Amino acid sequence: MTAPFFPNIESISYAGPDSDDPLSFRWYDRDRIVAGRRMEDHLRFAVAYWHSFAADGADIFGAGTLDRPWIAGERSGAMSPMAAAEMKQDAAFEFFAKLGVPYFCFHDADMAPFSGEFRDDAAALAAMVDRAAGKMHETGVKLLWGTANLFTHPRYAAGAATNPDPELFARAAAQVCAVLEATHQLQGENYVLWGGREGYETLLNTDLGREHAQMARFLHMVVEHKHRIGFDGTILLEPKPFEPTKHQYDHDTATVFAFLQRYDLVDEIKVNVEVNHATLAGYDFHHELAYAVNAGILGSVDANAGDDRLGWDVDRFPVSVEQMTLGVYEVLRGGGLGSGGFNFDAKLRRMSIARDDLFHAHIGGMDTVARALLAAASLLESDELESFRRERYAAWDGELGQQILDGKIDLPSLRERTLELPDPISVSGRQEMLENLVARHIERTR
Ligand code: XLS
Ligand code: NI
Ligand code: NI
Repeated sequence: MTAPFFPNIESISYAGPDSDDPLSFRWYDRDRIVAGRRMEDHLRFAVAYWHSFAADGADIFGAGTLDRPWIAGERSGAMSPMAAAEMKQDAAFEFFAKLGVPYFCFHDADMAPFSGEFRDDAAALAAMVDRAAGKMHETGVKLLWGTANLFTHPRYAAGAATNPDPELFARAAAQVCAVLEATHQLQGENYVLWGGREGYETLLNTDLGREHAQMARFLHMVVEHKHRIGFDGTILLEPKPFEPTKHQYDHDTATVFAFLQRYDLVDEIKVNVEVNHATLAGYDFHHELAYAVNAGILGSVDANAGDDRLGWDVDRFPVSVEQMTLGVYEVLRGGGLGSGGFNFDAKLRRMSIARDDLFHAHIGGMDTVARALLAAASLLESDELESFRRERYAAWDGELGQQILDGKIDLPSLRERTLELPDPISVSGRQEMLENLVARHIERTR
């Protein structure tokens, strides 16, 4: 057995909102019943293998800063890629268990050595997945979702499923087939496809129509194989408007919904909504969730936060209870996340170099979402927003509203009617009052 990577931390427990212990939860109390279910079952938190264990803080201007001995060891040649992957896996599972999260998420490239040679990579992945199964059994930590990295290797520069060369489509398909099966083996509850380079840099060299059709074919193949192997998890697409490509086809939830309808995939695929992707698309997180719930395609959430002044995917840990409350409110109104969860697709800033920074980051994120759950549940239970909303639209249940919606009245009849009646009067939308109402529920969470 290797030495613990976090020797100074035993486990993180709930100490309540008045606690000053930074290594405890102030709001995340997993067994507390909120709106009829345990907090843990509402939120289904997951840690992302990639940001927390497969990255070392390198950015485009500077080298890695974080203390990740498996990355340094492999780079210097002191460790074999397999030994490095094993050390990384031990540290990852030690972390999941000590933090007390029920789930994790991974890419093939995070979990196993990734040379880019398919035969080698598939064999290494199979070995590491078997090993992960043992770790999951030991710790009780489960898999929220798996995904294939179809964006790092140079061969995918022009996309995977949307590549102009079918050989690249085939290569990507092989990889997804392997990771979908690995996800099934680990009893993953979802499978995610983030189209990392499914988009374009310039339309001058791009055949949009072909690329859309290729992507649809790819997704159908994934769905077919899911059924063939008996994987009963949900297939999720993760909308993002741009980055790394100038334009990504899965731009936002509405765009994905239109795509799924056009290609007859709407009953098979849902969305994994990421906070920072919503804000990059120019939307509130709240909007993306409300849209997904209304379309019936909400699957899961990648919880993180952008930065108001930065226009890229900075993947900070969630810090705004207000932003999360509005999102969680939509999740609750929609009946919950089903097989989804809140995955922390978030990373430490590169100067957060102490090992326990990883705990502080996740504790803060989990407390932010847990407090948001309490506020959202209280808002929903009070029925104040819902009764306002019902009242605002009540006339649509009356005679005129029903005639319009049922198609029983046409344009000229409405003109006739309007000629006979006084012009309608407007009532207040009361936005500021409602904003204060939300603030009150957040302030009073306990
Ligand atoms: C990148 C995405 C990525 C996906 C998984 O912006 O958020 O991390 O969640 O490939
Ligand atoms: Ni993500
Ligand atoms: Ni992202």
